[in-house]
Amino acid sequence: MGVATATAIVCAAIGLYIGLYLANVPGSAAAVTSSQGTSLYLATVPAAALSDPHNTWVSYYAVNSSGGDWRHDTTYVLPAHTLVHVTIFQYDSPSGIRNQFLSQAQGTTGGTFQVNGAAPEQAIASANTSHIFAVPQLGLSVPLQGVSGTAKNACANAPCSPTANAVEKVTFTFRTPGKGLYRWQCFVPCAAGYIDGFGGPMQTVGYMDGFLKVV
Ligand SMILES: [Cu+2]
Repeated sequence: MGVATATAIVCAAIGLYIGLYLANVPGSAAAVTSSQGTSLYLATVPAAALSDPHNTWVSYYAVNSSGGDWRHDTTYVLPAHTLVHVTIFQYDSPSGIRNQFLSQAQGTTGGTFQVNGAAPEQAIASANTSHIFAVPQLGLSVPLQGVSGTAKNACANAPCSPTANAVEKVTFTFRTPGKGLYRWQCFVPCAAGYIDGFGGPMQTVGYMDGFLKVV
């Protein structure tokens, strides 16, 4: 009886380990392809949704073209060898960066990005940088302008609204490589409350890190 019971408990534990841990891959969001081309819509927030287990952590989200339909995913599925138009609805205030090199765009079409549809820019003031969207393996890096720290209607927790909250809409285009899994991450020390701002959400997939799944 004892051996049978112990065996059953061990088998159940292995089953839970496989089912809840090994088979539990993070959710993903796919780029949208229309007559305008292929587009990926993201948002960055000062804090994840109140229902999130880490609702004080900065985070990326996937959204739709009008900034709605919030999904807490940081794996983005993109077609290979394709120009992808990326729009990031940026709701967080600046943290600033220590290395000004990272406040420049790298690897985008034309080497530039746009903020709120204005003229293409190559860099922003490093003190105004809120987050960065970077894929080191592809040499892609784009600094994201922070919303003013004194904005009256700043968003606190996701979901935020591009019509009700202060937002900086950052757009850029890049060409995807061949099939593969490419890690992306933020490089701004934006993790408030962690040593040097690089712990917590900065080292956890699902917040300031994720993958481009190029298919
Ligand atoms: Cu960040």
